[in-house]
Amino acid sequence: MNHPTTSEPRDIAPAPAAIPYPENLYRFDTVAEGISGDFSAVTEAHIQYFHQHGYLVIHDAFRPDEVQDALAGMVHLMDGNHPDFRAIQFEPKLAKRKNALEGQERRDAIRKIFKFVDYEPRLNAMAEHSGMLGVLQRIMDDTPELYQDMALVKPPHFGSEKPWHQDCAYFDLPRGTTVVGVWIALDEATPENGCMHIIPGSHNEGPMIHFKRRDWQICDTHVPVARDTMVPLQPGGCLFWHGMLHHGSPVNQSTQRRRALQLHYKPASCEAITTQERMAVYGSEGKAVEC
Ligand SMILES: O=C(O)CCC(=O)C(=O)O
Repeated sequence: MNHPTTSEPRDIAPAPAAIPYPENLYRFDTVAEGISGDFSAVTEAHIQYFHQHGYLVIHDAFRPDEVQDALAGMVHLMDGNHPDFRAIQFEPKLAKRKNALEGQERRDAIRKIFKFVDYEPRLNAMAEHSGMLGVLQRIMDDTPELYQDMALVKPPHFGSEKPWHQDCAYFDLPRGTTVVGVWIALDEATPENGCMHIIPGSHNEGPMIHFKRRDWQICDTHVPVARDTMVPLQPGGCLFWHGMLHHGSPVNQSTQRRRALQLHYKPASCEAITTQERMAVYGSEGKAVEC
């Protein structure tokens, strides 16, 4: 698949340290609405729902065999079976021991893999899934182009938090671009193992200043936590979300793995901006803001 590389800082930065966060930063009492069926069940009303609320959950998006193939492809890369694939980031707590680990123990020390589609046809097949691309095309009213491929693999016990953020704060793309993330559950994603949390409607509330704290993130005290909505998913379920939507995910404190694919698409016609232009919008420098 042809896609541009991004200057997105997460891809090259070491994993952020696993720092504790305020206990009430995530709520666990509201669950996102979703639709049953696969991509063919998506109606025009669902596309409008995405634009209004900034997200769309499709519960039966991918078949069990597609999920199994994706998992096999992911494990293949994690196990070092492709000589040129190096884009593996370990959980901060376990990174020092990574060379001593093997097999499942080593896989369960990994926080994320990224830029994998060119190395693994089974993962590329997910990124090129025609049903998914069809929904993206309808949302964007343009041809979707893969912008970033990543898999956050929150291992049991250690899987670290991804603090609240807007994806557009990471992407050198013009303000107003309909960037869409697709988060595909390969294991069951639950409140206990760190499923996604979103703030519905926040994509319409403008850019948030991001700060370098536990990660490049929205300040904990600026998050409208009262509106936190969880997105638990069964394997094969997926979440589409707008690049401006506030989202994050708490730690995995359970004994269950939480492997997922996260693919971002941009409209093909949209051109890049500079990192400086992006930071003028999302960075705190020169602004009277504190965290
Ligand atoms: O997979 C997760 O837990 C959240 C990942 C995320 O939001 C991101 O990397 O932008």
